[in-house]
Amino acid sequence: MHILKLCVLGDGAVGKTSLIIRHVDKRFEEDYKPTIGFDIALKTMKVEEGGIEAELLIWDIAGQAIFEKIREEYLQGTNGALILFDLTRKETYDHVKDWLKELTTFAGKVPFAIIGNKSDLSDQRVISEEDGNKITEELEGLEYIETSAKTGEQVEQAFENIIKEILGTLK
Ligand code: G3D
Ligand code: MG
Repeated sequence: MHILKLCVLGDGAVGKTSLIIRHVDKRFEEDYKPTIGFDIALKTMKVEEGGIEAELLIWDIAGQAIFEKIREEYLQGTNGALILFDLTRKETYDHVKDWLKELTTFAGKVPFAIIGNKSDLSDQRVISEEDGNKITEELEGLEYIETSAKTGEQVEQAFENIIKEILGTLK
C-alpha cells in the first residue's frame, strides 16, 4: 500500500479549500472561513489504478504560506500537485509559474496540473481557455482543466487525472 501526497497550490482565495471539500465531501461550503495558522487539511481516500492500491492524502495550504519555511515543509515529499488560479483574476494566473517554481524547488520534478477555477463566473472571466492551454503547454503540465468548486463541474476530472499520473510514476 502506497501513501501518496497530493498538494493543492495557488494564490489566496482561488478556491483550493473549496475544491478539496467538493472533491472529498461532494459539497460546496458557502460560508467557509479560511483557517489560521499552519493549516494542513489531510483528507485520506483509497485509490486504485491498474492493480496499484494507494492511500491519498490531499494537503491544503492556508494563507500563512507567505513564510517560505512553511511552504517548504508543506511541499516536501509531494508526489504531485494541482496548481490553481482564479479565472476572474489575472494576477493569480500570472503567479502559476511562481507556484511551479516552489513545487520544483522543494519537491523536485513531480506531475502537476494547472487548473482554472470558478468557471461558473463566466461573465467575470478574464482568462480564456486558450490562455490556460498556453501556460500549460509552456510549463509542461498535465491536461489543462477548468473547474467550478461551486457547481462541481470538472472537479472529479481534475483529481482523477493527477491521481492517475501519480500512480503511473509508481510503476
Ligand atoms: P483558497 O482556499 O484558495 O484560499 P477558498 O480559496 O476555497 O477559501 O475560496 C475563496 C472564495 O472563493 C470563497 O468565497 C469561495 O466560496 C469562493 N469560491 C471557490 N471556488 C469557487 C468557484 O468555483 N466558483 C465561485 N463562484 N466561487 C468559488 P468567500 O466569499 O467565502 O470568500
Ligand atoms: Mg484555503
